[in-house]
Amino acid sequence: MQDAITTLINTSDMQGKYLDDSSLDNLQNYFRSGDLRARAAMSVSANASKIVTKTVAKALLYTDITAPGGNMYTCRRYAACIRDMDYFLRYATYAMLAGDPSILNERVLNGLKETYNSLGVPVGATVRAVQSMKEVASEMLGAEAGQEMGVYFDHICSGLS
Ligand SMILES: CCC1=C(C)/C(=C/C2=NC(=C\c3[nH]c(/C=C4\NC(=O)[C@H](C)[C@H]4CC)c(C)c3CCC(=O)O)/C(CCC(=O)O)=C2C)NC1=O
Repeated sequence: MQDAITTLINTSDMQGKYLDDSSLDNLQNYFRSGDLRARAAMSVSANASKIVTKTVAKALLYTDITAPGGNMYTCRRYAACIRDMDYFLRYATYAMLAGDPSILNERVLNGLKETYNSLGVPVGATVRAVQSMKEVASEMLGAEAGQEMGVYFDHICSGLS
């Protein structure tokens, strides 16, 4: 896993240079938003199950997916879906704190699409659910923190698409 700082340092080190102006700008933005990121992470962890429950209500309940024949039908599969949504939320929060998506690539997205396809988990519906979670999180955390989180929800969606 990487974070905004190690990514910038590694890039400079590869070129054998000090951080250039644009890297320093990036670094300053990262530090400036540090307090916001920490507060967003606290508020996600205090509201995680609420965020997931609201998202499921908004995006998945009373659709074909939860009805007989749908991929979330049966308690086992329903619970697997909720658990996956919780993984997405938790790892998006880690990535948001790190200011870098690599933890999502390594621990969540790696092989996920293939796993979903082989189990018949609908990828399109999952992407729509993650987009709903982005909206729910933004409503609960406020626009600024929601925007920081939104970057990583979008990253999950493009990794699945
Ligand atoms: C930490 C990283 C990590 C991730 C991301 C992860 C995902 C993951 N989700 C799975 C299953 C699943 N995922 C879903 C999810 C859904 N079905 C739907 O219709 C909805 C759209 C969607 C929820 C949004 C379901 C229903 C299953 C069970 C499928 C089955 O066994 O038939 C499986 C197969 C094994 C299992 O059932 O546990 C994995 C590996 N596992 C991990 O360790």
